Amino acid sequence: MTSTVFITGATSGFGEACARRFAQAGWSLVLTGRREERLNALCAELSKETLVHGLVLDVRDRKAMEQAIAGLPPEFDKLTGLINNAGLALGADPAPKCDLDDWDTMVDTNIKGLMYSTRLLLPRLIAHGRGASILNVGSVAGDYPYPGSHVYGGTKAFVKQFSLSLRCDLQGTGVRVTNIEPGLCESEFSLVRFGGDQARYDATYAGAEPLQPQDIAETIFWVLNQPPHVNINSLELMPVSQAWSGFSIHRK
Ligand code: NDP
Ligand code: 8X3
Repeated sequence: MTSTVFITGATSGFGEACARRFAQAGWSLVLTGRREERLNALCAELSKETLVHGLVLDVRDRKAMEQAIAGLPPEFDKLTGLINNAGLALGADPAPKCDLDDWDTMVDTNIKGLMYSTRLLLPRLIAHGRGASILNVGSVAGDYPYPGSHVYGGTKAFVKQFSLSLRCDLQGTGVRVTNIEPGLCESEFSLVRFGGDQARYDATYAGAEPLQPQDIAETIFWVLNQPPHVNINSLELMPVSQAWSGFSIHRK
């Protein structure tokens, strides 16, 4: 039986790299994202290698998600994998300077969007049963606070706890759950975070030899290809250049 993976946010970064990695191994793909042109181009390219179905979707739109998933062709009745990847950070200013709309967008995308895809696709993962996987893309920001991480870090802490809780609820179904928590990785993530500011993007990665989306895709591919009795609960990875700094103390 062909394996099938549903990837949210496949138009760039980790999602696109995962789409390429799984296509290379012959998996069928359902790819989603808002940017239609990019999605269509990727689907057209990967269709030469494998079965691909593209869904132009905003994960925040619950109705659209319900309709699109209900309308999937019968080949996708059973899913081997769901990669909950779509997400973003907006800004890194201190909390008192932040725009509440940005906070709403992060919660709606990183928490509610992930909730929708998970709940709507659970029946298809359970129909597959043993060997199926949910791979949630969390972040080191869900574990370790840093100045300006506030709501972004909070959304990724949700991803961590939700992943652990799902494990409990899915016991007996054969469906596995993993929270992957990457550190600094070079992708459009930082362009989005800094409102398209190329200089801040460049400064973020300069001299750091950051992780690359292909590193994340390779790790995710490994997780989903573990023997069916093995559940990788969580997996944290960083570039060698990145580590923690100490507590900060404000003195009078
Ligand atoms: P990118 O910006 O390259 O990719 C983000 C993807 O999410 C795009 O495909 C984008 O597609 C999609 N997306 C964003 N908002 C929505 C939405 N409302 N509806 C549907 N799709 C959406 O960043 P990364 O690949 O780096 O990020 C992927 C995930 O990894 C995110 O969850 C991020 O938080 C997380 N992460 C990133 C790290 C990094 O350092 N880069 C480290 C740790 C975690 P489109 O715009 O077309 O909708
Ligand atoms: C993205 C990694 O360190 O910028 O989740 O928060 S970090």
